[in-house]
Amino acid sequence: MQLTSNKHVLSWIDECAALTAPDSVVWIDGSEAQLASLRAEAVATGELITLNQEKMPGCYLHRSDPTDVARVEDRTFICSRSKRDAGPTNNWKSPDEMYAMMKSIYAGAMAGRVMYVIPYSMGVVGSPFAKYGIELTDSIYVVLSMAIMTRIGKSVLAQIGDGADFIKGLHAKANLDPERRYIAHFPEDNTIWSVNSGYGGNVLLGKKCFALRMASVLGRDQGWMAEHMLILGVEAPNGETKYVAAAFPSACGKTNLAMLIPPEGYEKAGWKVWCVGDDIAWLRPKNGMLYAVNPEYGFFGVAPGTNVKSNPNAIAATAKNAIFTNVVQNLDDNTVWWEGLDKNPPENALDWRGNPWNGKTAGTPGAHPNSRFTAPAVNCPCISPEFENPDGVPISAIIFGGRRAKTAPLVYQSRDWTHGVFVGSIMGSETTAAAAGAVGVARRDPMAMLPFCGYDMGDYWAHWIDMASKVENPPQIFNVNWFRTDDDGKFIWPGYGENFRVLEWILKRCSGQLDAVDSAIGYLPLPGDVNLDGSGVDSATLETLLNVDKALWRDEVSGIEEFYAKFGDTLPKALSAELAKLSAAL
Ligand code: OXD
Ligand code: MN
Repeated sequence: MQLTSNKHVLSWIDECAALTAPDSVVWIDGSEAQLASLRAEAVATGELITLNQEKMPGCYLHRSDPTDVARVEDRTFICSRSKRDAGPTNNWKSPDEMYAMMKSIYAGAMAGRVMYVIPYSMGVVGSPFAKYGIELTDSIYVVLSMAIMTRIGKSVLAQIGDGADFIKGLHAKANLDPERRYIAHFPEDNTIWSVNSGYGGNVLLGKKCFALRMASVLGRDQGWMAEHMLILGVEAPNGETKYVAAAFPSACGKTNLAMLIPPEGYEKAGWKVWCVGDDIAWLRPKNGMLYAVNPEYGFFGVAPGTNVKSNPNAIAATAKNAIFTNVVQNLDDNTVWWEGLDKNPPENALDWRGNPWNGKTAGTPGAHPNSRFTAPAVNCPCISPEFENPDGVPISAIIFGGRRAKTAPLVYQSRDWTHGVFVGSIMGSETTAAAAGAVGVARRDPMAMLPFCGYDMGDYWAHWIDMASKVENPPQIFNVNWFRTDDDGKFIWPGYGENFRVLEWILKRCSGQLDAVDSAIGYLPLPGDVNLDGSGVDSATLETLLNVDKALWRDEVSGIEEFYAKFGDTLPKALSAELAKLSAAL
């Protein structure tokens, strides 16, 4: 049954149905009854496997095609009308060419299948931050995952009303042909097309496709920002909570930081960290500050390495109503396992491909390194009381970070907003932790947005710089690096919960409680201002962690010059000026 009479919605669905030729069209109303019957259907076809419902109520396992296990950056396109608008860091094809090529793949792709219509909201339905989308898909896994990751159903259609202001997403699994897999964004048409994949990052269109690539363009045009950032609140013993947003490339512990548990001494004293979001932040000027919401409704986290020590809150979040993808199935008790969960791999199990696997004797990992859990945010024990606040939370600090063995100190603060934008623009992360002592090669990943910015990165930086004019009290901008190593390649900062000590310094700097050392790259903590009590780190190590090696930074400047040169005349002058200042200071 159709759930709207909106002619923009209906004519678009008719067009997509004419193209893909499904046997039927089913509208997702958001009711538990409908989702339950879809779960039952997916279990019947083998698309989902029911896990132990006593130990893991509402939890299911899914296996994706072995050739379809990750985002495909080389097959992801920004199809703006002009190539210039996609910029030098995105793949581009003209909309005409891309539509024509993808139409030939979509043609009849849903024959014999059902097309599901999922109305969804990014953000609290009806809030000033919310944006709406409709995803058409032939995958029940996508429907059930979208029901965890976003707010779905009739209430969204009520918000769209008779209007045309919604993002049109079309997803077809087709035959999962990796050579004909495309994730295409048409920013001028509010359209996302995804075909030949069933992997979350490519097909849960609300996440990277809408909430980052499309939303970054909307933000540019409407004066706000869509960022690849976690949002967390630090509550002091007096009950006051300050919020920070932080951007890290993947494999830098973003979900862990978002759900951090403070070191014991701090916990006893009454400090607490609240998670507002673990991946995406939408930021808007309000009351002279930047306010942030997490537009998502769940977590799509990497399973391997997640355990009760590294992230007990994430483990708790997956305890019920979660979908696991490409992890190990323990056949003894029908639960799940992955590398790094515990030291006790199951012996009677199936690996992520569904093949028999014995964790005690197998020489290969049982879970795919990019295996995932999709879990409702409300399950997380430290989910912020502000998670559903339609107005979001005021941001005191923005933190950038990456994995750098030697260059970046544990923490430093930018001098002002423009310098902070520069600090974000030069972000990088080392690709591999190479052999002992070796320094890895940095891949530049500005603001951790390299694969997610829907337009020219130079224009994106200009937009960042411009945002300062819209907010009287913009957040202070910092850079952190949890990954400094010694000469043997061993990490010298303990990380995880101990990162709280750095958050404390950051927030004290924001409220003007601490002085700092002015260095060539920005403000560094004074010795003694990072509390090391109970951390196991001595002051000599802290000195190493805060050391700025000028020779390495001079190399860094050459790397940045090379990177900046790609952007030609869209590189903001203010950023070349910052680079010149840094070079001179070194
Ligand atoms: C993610 C990513 O899945 O950044 O969040 O790749
Ligand atoms: Mn991410």
